[in-house]
Amino acid sequence: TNGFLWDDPFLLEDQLSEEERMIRDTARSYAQDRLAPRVRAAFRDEHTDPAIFREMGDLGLLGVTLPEAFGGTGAGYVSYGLVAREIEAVDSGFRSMMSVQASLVMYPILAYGSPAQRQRYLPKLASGEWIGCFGLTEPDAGSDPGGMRTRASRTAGGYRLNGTKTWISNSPLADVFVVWAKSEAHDGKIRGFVLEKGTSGLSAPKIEGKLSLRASVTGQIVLDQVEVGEDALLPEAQGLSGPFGCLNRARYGIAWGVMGAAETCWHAARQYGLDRKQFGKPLAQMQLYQKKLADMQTEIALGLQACLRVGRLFEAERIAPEMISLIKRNNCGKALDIARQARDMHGGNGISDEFPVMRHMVNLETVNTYEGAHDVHALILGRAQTGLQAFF
Ligand code: TGC
Ligand code: FAD
Repeated sequence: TNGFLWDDPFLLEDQLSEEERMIRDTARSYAQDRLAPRVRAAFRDEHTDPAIFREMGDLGLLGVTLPEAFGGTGAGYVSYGLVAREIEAVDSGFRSMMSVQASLVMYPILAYGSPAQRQRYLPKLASGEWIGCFGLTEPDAGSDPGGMRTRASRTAGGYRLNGTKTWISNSPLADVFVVWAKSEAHDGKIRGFVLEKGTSGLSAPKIEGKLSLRASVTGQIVLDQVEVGEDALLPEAQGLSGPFGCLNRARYGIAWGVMGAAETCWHAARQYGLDRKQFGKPLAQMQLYQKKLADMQTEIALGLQACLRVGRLFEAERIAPEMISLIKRNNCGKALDIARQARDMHGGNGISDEFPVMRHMVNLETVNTYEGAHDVHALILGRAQTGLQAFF
């Protein structure tokens, strides 16, 4: 027996395969050796280094679940989650860059794309040579993406797109844009389009002044009479289930990722409490301090175990979207609470970027909101158990 390991109470490590541990270790060394030294400057300067996509691509971290035929690793969803946890242990913004590329750009091209689209885009996205973004949200359609205004109309050889997407991760750096629009040629149904940088009428201005997720650039996608051929349409996606199929995967990765951020905050608070003395003894010897550490340990152990279970169900193709809503919602909310507590436990030092806690805290405000806000996932779960929808 292993006895009790304070930082792995349920022996999660034992439940992973050899391959999963290897992929996790690759992600951990990359995150700790290459990302951690850069994060303070990236966050301070609101700077996103595009080289990070190439670095992650070289290590196979962008195409974890992508088949090898397209340049991926062909591993499972648990491996994908473990990578998200390691990257987000450094910063939610870095994990965001990765999850958009993998789950929101590569996945829809793989699942809904034509053979030609898969060949053209997937290897370059998996290697990080091309950067992708995903445009669903609009200024007047956030939690209610069915209310989108972006339209695709018919032209002689394809489609003309008009509309504005906002709050789009990676868009100012993107080469490839997966954009969702109501298509007049398809009875007004929501369809997906793959657009390329440089297309006339397509622009992606940066959103300035973010106080959260500052290491990950966010922008708009402006579509002003953008004309594309028939080959830009994703043939196999129709209706909201298209974008939601992508969101299921990204939300699942986020549930793991936020546990990484929470672990960093928990470990930092524990170490700070051991190092700092007040009233003649370490803070970590105070009852209130220990209660907070115990709460953190408990929520993280439960949250990770839930992620692992949902990951195994994903791999067995027994997943339901509500399972993902449950872990996305709970883990984000718990991670945010943990980061706030850890910030408090660091006292005045907690507001400095010498320590990671406040950066994680403000990042997690975004993560709790995007990919379905905390309360929106409550309504998904409420509907599933009562049969009554409370969205409107
Ligand atoms: P509703 O009537 O529930 O469903 C409409 C159609 O969609 C299907 N569907 C799903 N399919 C697969 N997976 C899911 N999770 C699905 N949820 C719904 C459903 O079966 C139906 O299909 P069909 O064929 O019958 O038409 O739709 P509603 O309009 O009532 O939706 C309500 C609600 C609130 C559940 C939904 O709209 C929602 O989840 N809103 C949140 C929006 C959101 O998550 N936006 C994310 C934008 S992307 C992003 O934030 C990226 S940040 C990433 C990063 O940087 O890391
Ligand atoms: P709203 O929908 O206006 O919600 C505001 C508040 O109202 C929330 O508290 C919400 O819970 C509550 N609310 C909404 N509806 C209900 C209801 N029916 N009942 C009760 N309460 C309700 N989108 C993309 O498409 N691609 C991206 O790459 C992307 N990246 C992002 C990156 C960042 C940094 C941020 C901040 C956002 C990003 N988003 C992206 C957008 C994100 O998905 C939306 O912000 C999110 O879906 C919420 O939409 P909203 O901001 O319009 O808020």
